[in-house]
Amino acid sequence: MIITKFFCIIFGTLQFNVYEANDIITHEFEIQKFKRYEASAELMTLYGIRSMKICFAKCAKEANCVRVNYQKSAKICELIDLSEGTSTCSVDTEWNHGYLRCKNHNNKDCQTLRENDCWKNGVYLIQPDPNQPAFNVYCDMQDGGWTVIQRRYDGSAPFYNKTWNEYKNGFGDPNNEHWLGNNNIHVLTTSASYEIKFDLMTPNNTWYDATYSHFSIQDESGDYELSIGSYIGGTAGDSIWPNGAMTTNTRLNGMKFSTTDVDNDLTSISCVNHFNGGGWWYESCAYARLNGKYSPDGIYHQNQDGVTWYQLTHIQVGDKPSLMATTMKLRRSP
Ligand SMILES: [Ca+2]
Repeated sequence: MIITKFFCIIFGTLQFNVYEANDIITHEFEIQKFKRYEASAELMTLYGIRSMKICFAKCAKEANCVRVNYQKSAKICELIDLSEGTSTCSVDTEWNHGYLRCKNHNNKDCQTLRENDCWKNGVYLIQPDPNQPAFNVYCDMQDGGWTVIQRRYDGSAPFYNKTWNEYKNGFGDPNNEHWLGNNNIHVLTTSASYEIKFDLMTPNNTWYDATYSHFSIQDESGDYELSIGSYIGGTAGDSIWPNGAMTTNTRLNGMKFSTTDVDNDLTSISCVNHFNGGGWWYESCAYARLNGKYSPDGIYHQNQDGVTWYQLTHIQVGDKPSLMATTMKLRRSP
């Protein structure tokens, strides 16, 4: 018997379309064809398992099961738990396939999942801090494993009138429009150093982006005060002005979070309510307001609605556009 060992990453991950209606468990797994994941003595080996799907189901019942190997001819199912600590798998002609369980087991963030060959965009369970509960996030895998904290594209989830507690706990559905929640954003952004990327779509269906070197927020006792780093680049242009260089009094960096019912901005009015701006970090106030009231016609009706990013929405003369889609997403700083 010749067993040739290679790292799976050399071959990449191949999709295996085993999804069937209502077969969510099967859908959690991604295949490594004709490979077997390495396992130590901590491996649980099950015999007499008649099908790959039963093997998946056994894994799904184990909270720590993250990978399986299945050998159809011998009816052997190997469950591999988190403590194995490696996703290395090897070509093994005796075994049918190794499978990686991407959903419903804890990973630090979407980047970790991506590095472990999970590559489908979608909702995953992550646990950035082992001392805090795990939570679901939308992962943008195809752009390299970004953890999404905000996503808007059709106006189905109103952002502008949400309260402090709603922003605190999050709202919407991670599969659709949503705000992850300030508590979870705090846990994530203080578990490591993160950069942030904004994806922004204008009414003519063109996407722009802007990346900043750092993004973190304090906890609730610190009013979720924002720390955002310098503009790294992108096609959208800088509208956060971390240092307040471009226009005065519209910085986000160092500002506390405000909502329709809690005014922490630095002006006598409520920026949230004056602009229907939604929960955000305002000085007095801000030209980047990605949680503002959604404008379905793509026109910024001043002080009534508008999802705005100065460099895309406020430079032009006359009617100003309101963004049609936005995503805020985080990845660990390189
Ligand atoms: Ca105020």
